[in-house]
Amino acid sequence: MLPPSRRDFVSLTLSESGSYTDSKQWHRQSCWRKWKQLSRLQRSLILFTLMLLLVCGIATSPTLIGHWRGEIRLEAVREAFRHAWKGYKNFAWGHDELKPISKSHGEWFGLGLTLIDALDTMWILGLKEEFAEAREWVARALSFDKNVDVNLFESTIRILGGLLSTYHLTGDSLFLEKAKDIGSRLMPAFNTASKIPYSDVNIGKGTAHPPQWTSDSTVAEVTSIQLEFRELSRLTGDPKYKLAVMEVMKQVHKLDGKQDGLVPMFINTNNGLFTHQGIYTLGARADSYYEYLLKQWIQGGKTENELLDDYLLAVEGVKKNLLKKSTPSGLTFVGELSHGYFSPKMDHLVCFLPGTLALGAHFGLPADHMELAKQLMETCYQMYAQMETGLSPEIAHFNMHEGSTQDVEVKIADRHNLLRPETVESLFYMYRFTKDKKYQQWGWEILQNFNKYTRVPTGGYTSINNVRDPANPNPRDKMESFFLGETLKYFYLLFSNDPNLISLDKYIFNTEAHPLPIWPQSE
Ligand code: DMJ
Repeated sequence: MLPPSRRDFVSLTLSESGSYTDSKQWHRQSCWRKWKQLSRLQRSLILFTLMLLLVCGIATSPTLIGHWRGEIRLEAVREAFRHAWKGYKNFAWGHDELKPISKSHGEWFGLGLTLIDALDTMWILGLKEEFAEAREWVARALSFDKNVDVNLFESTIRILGGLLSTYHLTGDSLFLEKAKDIGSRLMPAFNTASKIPYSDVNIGKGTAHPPQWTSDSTVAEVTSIQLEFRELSRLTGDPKYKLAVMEVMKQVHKLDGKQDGLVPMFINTNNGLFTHQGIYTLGARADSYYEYLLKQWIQGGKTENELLDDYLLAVEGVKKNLLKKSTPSGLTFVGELSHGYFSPKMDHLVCFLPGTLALGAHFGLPADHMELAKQLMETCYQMYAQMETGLSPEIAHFNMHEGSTQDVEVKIADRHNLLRPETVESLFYMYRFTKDKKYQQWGWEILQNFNKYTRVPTGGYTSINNVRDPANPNPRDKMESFFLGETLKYFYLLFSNDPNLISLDKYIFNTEAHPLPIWPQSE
């Protein structure tokens, strides 16, 4: 028997009352009837099309895409951290640095530097298990009662800074106790004729000394320990820490030998005067002097005018003496001045500057600081993008002569990349303040290149010798503690769209990316 033929039309029957409600009900019934009259194939096709439209709609919604992209990137950073941590845990647990290629460790101070530097990163990334096991090590195994020479600056920014910020984020008094311990053990460094601290302290013996070959300290080192010691005074109620580091700032403020607010690189611990004068850079040995002028001013509630004045003067000094444009692309870069001669040399370290300038502009400093920040950010990105591996060299030289075809040149000795954070750090500030997604995109490219050229399959990431040779970047077999303390933390904060995740109105990052609170106005 043949099935009854389907009807191609639906008969219309008006209800007697003809009211609007009735007609709606009729319409609904009529649709339902139509639906039931369709074949199974027709129904499936319609359902499939509707589903497809729904999926396409969701997938092309900019808000949702943005959200998913953000989540994927955040997870990529967490994954990178776990991978780095796996190497550290398996081959270097409790030691200063992982050597991921030889699956061993390197020691600098013998104080678990990578572990301490990474504590607040784990907290911010939400890596609870990893954090718990690291905390356990701090509680049970970390002792500063050791006959060991440590560098005052490095142990302040990485260890004291790391412990203080972890205390603030977690409220766990273990970290405050450890911070007090290392802080007081570092104080002998300030027992000098000039009150300018020595570079090295024996934290077990309580003695301090300059490096073997000189009685000089580095200017950036003695002027970039203030955020941490000032905070230690606030937390302990003991002013001695703050007084010691502010004395250094007072002296440097008054010293002769600056050029338009720019400082030389060395200072003598006997007489407190600048030495090796005539060389001015925003790179190694001077960099964080400028960063900490601004950051101390912000930390202390924007009332310490000498700090602000010195910072503003220095930015003008940079503009007047160190800023130039490259050829062919006209990138703005910060070079160096050596006894009156300009050198188009820019350390990767200088790439902290766009972020610092942007931070100042956020706190009311001239708007042209932000304009300069944007230009320099582009330059720092190009230092990555123009390399064959997409990773920046340690030092770039910019071309300035007509006819050159490439902006960035790299000397053979400068081709290494140490997994440094400065560009990612600045990208984070620039994204927070402008919300321009290109900064996240640039960071994403850089993270992928770190994964491509520096990731070691058995765990960890390694510094490399040659950013110009993708076929053989030539691993150095060292993962610096700042890769976990700074680089990965700044990647995570860059990819996060939550401005309250370590709000820049509440926290100030020390030069090792450890967030410390901005003091309440009442203090
Ligand atoms: C870090 O220890 C700090 O960021 C310091 O200010 C400069 N050098 C490294 C990272 O490059």
